[in-house]
Amino acid sequence: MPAGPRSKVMPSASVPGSSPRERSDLVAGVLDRKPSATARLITALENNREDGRAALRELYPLGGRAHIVGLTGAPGSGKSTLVASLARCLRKRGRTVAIIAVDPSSSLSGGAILGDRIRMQEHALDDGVFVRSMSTRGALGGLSRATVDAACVLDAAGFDYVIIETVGVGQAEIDIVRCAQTVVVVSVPGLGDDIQTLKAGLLEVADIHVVNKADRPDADKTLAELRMLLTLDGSSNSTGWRIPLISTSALAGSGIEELADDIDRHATWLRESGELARREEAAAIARVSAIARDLISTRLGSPAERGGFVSLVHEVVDRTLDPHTAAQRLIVSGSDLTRSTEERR
Ligand SMILES: Nc1nc2c(ncn2[C@@H]2O[C@H](COP(=O)(O)OP(=O)(O)O)[C@@H](O)[C@H]2O)c(=O)[nH]1
Ligand SMILES: [Mg+2]
Repeated sequence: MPAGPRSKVMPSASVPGSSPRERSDLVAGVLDRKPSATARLITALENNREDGRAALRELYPLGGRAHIVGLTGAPGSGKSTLVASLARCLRKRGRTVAIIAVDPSSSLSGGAILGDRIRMQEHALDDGVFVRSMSTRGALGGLSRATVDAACVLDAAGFDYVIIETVGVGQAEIDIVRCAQTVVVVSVPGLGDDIQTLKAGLLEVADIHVVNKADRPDADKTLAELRMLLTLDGSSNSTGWRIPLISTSALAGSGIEELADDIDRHATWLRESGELARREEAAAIARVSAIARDLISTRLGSPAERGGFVSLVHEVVDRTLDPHTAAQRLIVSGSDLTRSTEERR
């Protein structure tokens, strides 16, 4: 077996503990690799619904086995085409692949997503491939939270690889990419400001650099520029991982095997160097704090909670309570609320 993530396992057979009968239908469906159940759960999480969170509570302990790959780059750099080629390559190797295409714009029916769907249609009848689009419009309470929740579901569902495609702009995308274990940054020849984009923050998150559209005549120039930038940048040496620079043509299918090999090589390095544990801790800190911040601001804005908030505010105005104590009470009553929600289940 090649180095890298676990081999194809049907999780329902390997999951210890409760029998499918004791689990909710949704969770059982996800563990049985039913695409409709998986899609429904991801929608529930997108809408930040309690039934989604309840299912995730059951699924979360079963995860932690998929290799999460973030693939990012400018619009039109060929990310979706590349992901489709990569999925094809990984399927040939007997691995299962889930793909989340994140579209920060609000039009889910837009051309890019449609194009993604069509390109992935060859995998439509293959239950070893799952494709899902996520947009800002669909995701209540934050695109990055919903996307990472979806990745957790697909991980628990037993996919060997979860590949998250994002456009390399904006904080939400950077947050998503930081939750990935291997970050692939895609550049293309002929985009003048592409290298600038990398300088502006993507360089530091890349574990693997890809110059796609290598079939284009100006690809060598882009490769040379990136190679120079990587040599000047010391970050590749600080962790001991030498960032590979791969040239691919997603259309012609060249460089894809090499990309898959490097992703597996990075997965092995992450485990053996201890970097995986460090990243998982950093990602957990970021996620829990972001969700906690969301919970607090939701509480502050929710009509049901406003009564308590308003009376605290009045006490502050009347000077019977200082603002610090008021804020502390708000948080403590928030944790009580969470507990009682748990007990009600
Ligand atoms: N010449 C060439 N075109 C490509 C390659 N990969 C993708 N494209 C084209 O680039 C365009 C954008 O591709 P797409 O995968 O949608 O890019 P995304 O926006 O980054 O997801 C499409 O017309 C693709 O056919 C490649 O390797 N070579
Ligand atoms: Mg795309």
